[in-house]
Parts: sequence; C-alpha cells; structure tokens
Amino acid sequence: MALLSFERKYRVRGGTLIGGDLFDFWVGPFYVGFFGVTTAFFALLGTILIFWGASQQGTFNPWLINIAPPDLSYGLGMAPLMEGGLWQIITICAIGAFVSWALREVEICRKLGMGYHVPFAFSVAIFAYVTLVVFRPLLMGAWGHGFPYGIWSHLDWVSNTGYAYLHFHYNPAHMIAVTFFFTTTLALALHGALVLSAANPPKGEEVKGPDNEDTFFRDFIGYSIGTLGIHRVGLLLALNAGFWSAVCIIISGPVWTKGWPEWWNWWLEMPIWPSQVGL
Ligand code: UQ2
Repeated sequence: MALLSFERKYRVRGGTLIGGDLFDFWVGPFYVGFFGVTTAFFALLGTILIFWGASQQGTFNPWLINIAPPDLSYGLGMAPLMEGGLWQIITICAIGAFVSWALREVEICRKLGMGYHVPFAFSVAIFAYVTLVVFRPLLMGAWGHGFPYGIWSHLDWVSNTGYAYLHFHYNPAHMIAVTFFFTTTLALALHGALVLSAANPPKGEEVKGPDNEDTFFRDFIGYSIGTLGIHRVGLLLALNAGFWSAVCIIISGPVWTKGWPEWWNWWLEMPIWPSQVGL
C-alpha cells in the first residue's frame, strides 16, 4: 500500500492509554496524544530552565554551559535553585519527557497493532540515564553524585568518576558493556554493508535479494543468521550495551568502593594456588 493511502487507513481513533479521544489527533505528520502534550511540556520547561540557568551564570557558550547537581552536603534533600535545585528540576523534566516519549511510542504501536519493541528498546536507554542520575545517587545518599548537564562538564564528571576507582577499564561490567558496544557496531556495519551490496547496485545492474545475502555469508563463514535473525542479534547486542553500562556504574560505589584493579584479586585468592593453601 502506498504511504499516503496507508496513513489514511491507520489514522483512526483508538489505542490511547490515557485521555481517550481528547488528544487523539495529528499535527501535520506527527501523532500528538496525551503523551505528546506531556513530552512537549517537560522538554520545553527543561530547556527553558537550562537557558535560564545559563543566563544567571553569565555564559551562553554552548561548550561551557553547565547545570551542576547540588553539593554532596545537601544529601538527598532539595537544594536552592542556583545551587543544584535547577539540576534537580531539570532532571525531573528530562525523565518526564523521556518517559512521555516512550509512552507516545506505545500508543502509536497500539494504533498500528505492532509489537512494543521500539518503546522497550528506548526504555533501556532511559533506564541507563535514570541509573546515573537517580538510582546511584539514591544508593550513595546524595544527589550530588549525579552528573552535571554540560558538554564539557559531563566529560570532567566521567573522567573524575573513572579515576575515583583508579582504572575504570578493570570494572568487569564495564568490560562487558564496551564489548557489546563494539559488537553492535560490527553487526550494524556487516548488516548495512550487506544490504547495500545486494539492494543498491550500480545503475543498470539488477537488485539482488536475501538468497544472495545468505549465500555470501555461507560461502564466507559457513553460516548465515538470516534476514530476521540479524535484527534479533542487533537488538540484543544494543540493549545489552545499555544494560551493562547501567550495571557497571551502579556497582561503582554502592557495591564496590575500592579501585577496580583490586577486584580481580579474587583470582589470586583462589585456593588453587600453592601460596593460598600454605605451601
Ligand atoms: C546475515 C544476514 C543478514 C545480515 C548479516 C548476516 C541474510 C540481511 C550481517 C551475517 C551475520 C552473522 C553471521 C551474525 C553476526 C553476529 C554478530 C554477533 C556480529 O547472515 O542474513 O541479513 O545483514
């Protein structure tokens, strides 16, 4: 079905989670819904607060704008606006906007009778963000453990947090996360290259299909995962990258407070070594 006639067919009432028919309409190509309204509200308020904070600090240099969380001494309480309170409100706006965006995806999935794979995938990204700015600060007893909102300042936060554990690359969950990030790029490069090689030939040559794609990989490595399968591993790899990122930071502090290199002492302390059993 052509795009325009398909859209006419699916643009019907229903599938909303909240609000009934009230916000069940489109603005141009965009579905609105209750969560379109809440997304716009939170995103706009959060953005305005960032620019207002910047105006109070006297810099609009996009690299240097910095909305910092409260000092650790405020613990889990509210802080004055210009001393981290702004960060706290902006964090609420960000979570409100991200969750609204995910629920708007859910409503569109319901209208179309599709699976919830896209909102589920986005939820893993939201989970990783909320782990950084809510779960870990809660477990460590201060909002000041959240990361600052600024291009330069968040890099400093990542660097400082890494050094606080001496060498973050020794964090085993970090190793797993990095491996998933790299494998995700490998899978997407293979997939993008394979599809283009078959489906986008030079002018005058015929388009090839899945048989050619399958055969390339069977000839090459004796195995083709298939056209549906590559998207399954792709999603699995990408979701694991986000998930293990959340794990690697939530265990840094709340579970492990020493340097990460020291974590590996469990290997040296195993009773299989003569020195460990008094020999
Ligand atoms: C494939 C296939 C595709 C693909 C790709 C493969 C026809 C169009 C890329 C090959 C992928 C394999 C063998 C698995 C790679 C696994 C990891 C963990 C990187 O077979 O089917 O469909 O795009």
